[in-house]
Amino acid sequence: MLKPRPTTTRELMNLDGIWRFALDTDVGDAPWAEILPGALDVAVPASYNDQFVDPRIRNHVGRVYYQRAVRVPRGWDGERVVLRFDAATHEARVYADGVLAAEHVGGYTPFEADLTNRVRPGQEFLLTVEVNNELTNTTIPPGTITVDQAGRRAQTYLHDFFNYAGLARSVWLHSTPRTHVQDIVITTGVADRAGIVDYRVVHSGEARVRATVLDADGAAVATGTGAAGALRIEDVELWRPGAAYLYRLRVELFDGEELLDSYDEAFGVRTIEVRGREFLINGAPFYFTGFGKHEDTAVRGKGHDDAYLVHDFQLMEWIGANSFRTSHYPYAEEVLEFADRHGIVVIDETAAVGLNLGVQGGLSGRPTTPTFSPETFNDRTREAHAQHLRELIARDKNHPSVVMWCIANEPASNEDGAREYFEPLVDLARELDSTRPLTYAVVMFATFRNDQIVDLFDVVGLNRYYGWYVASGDLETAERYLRQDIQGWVDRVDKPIMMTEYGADAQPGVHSVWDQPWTEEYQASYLETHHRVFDEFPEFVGEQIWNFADFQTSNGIHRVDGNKKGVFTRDRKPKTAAFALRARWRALGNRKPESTIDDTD
Ligand code: BDP
Repeated sequence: MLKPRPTTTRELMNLDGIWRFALDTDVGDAPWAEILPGALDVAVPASYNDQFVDPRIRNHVGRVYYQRAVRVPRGWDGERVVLRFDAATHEARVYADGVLAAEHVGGYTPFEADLTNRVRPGQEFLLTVEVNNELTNTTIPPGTITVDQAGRRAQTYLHDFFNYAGLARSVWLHSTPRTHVQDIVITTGVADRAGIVDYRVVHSGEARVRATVLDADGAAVATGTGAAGALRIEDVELWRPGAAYLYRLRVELFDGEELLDSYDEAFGVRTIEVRGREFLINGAPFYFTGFGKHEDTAVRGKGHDDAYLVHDFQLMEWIGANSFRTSHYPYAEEVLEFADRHGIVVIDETAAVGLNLGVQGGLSGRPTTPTFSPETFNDRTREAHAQHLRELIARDKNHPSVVMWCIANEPASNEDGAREYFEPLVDLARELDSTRPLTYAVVMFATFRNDQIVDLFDVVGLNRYYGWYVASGDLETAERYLRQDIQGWVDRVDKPIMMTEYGADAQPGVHSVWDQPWTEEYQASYLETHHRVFDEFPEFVGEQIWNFADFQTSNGIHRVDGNKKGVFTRDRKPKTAAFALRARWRALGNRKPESTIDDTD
């Protein structure tokens, strides 16, 4: 799905700001038919939970309503008028003047409502959005709703980050011509010094298609006609990690000589390949350094914020990180565009976090009930997962920064039924995008002995917490366990192996001369221990620490005001570990230690 942009044939109006707001429990039937009762206002984009000081709102389970009046620009006569939600977490119904205009399931991918025949240019309409935050065994991510004796509903889930909800990303009204570009798919290759750009355009109506590649200065460097083709860029400038270069594909639709629609899609020319135990970008081995992140800040919750976007990337550059994983859901498109422009490499993850009832068995990893069964995660769960995967790949396929899809975080890949569940999803992902490798983040309980799905994937991504949940405070044992674990995977699979999570909580300001969990020093030594082990394995292709920054979690006795595994605090101050990391990663660049690869090319 294309991001709405203003072009010579399209206009774009941003609907962010203050909207009216109400909980389902405070409104009557069909609240979309009138002005919402009550006096609550809410900011968009931002999760609603922490904006108020009312626990009823923060912990609400169910539907909430957002509402505002929207005036359609009077110049849009004859155009398509489209509403676009960058995300509504987790399920939405959109009403224009009381009439249902769109429904969408899935909290982190965009959707549209075509209002062309419902609204009039120059006139106002009442926009009401119902957003539901409920998680069940057939949603992605999954969860369970319980009702206590007093009739109070509560949401539990199998992930630790807080279930922030609402309109956390921008809302837009945009116009497109009736005959318009609906989608553009771009894949790139390199032949000698030329870039090969395969493109495919999907459009409505009858039109002649022209596709032109523009370089970063806006000069046309290749052009073709037809809805699909291969364009050749001589002396191509590659998109490289740390040295991004972006071209644009300008797609124009014509009726005779008349321009009907025009849309520019940015892309980079680069290749990705998994060869043996190596992860190659542009033919050169790449070593991932960086983090699993979260979209999480105070007050905004998961609300997208450009200032934090810029600052987080500045901190990643400061610390020498070359990559991150969009744990545990697709991030705002602005984040990927920024990564494209700044040469940061992204592992793009679905929202499938918590497909694992083993976590209920505590550290034994023994499920109280099987994870995959008709009563637990079943065919309907998988279909929701498949639909989410389709929407993710549809949205992010053209981003050069995205080098791999991560299909799930810590699923019960050690349990029976995992293979039946994942095989069709892997097939689907490969059918939708044959150019990017696939991975999943492997939970601690899934070992090189009992994992049942690793052969379906291209890269092994390990989430391990030796020295934290296991061998807490004992780094010597942790080091031994980690080494044995990695060696086991090296012996089992002939694939690149990387760490997608390892980390220790550190409460800022807590210090000790001993190996004491929660201190800043322990977090630093924990990481140093891990790095010593990683460096022993030439098969290792990367290290992504859990987490970039501290983040909010649901209430629980294992967390003190959130998860503190951040190398930065929630307000982005460095902890002690940040400085040693900076020294290591800046020295590594994009190469693994002791690598013989020459990065000057
Ligand atoms: C891992 C999860 C991650 C958690 C982390 C932790 O993938 O989402 O935040 O553990 O416990 O299992 O810190």
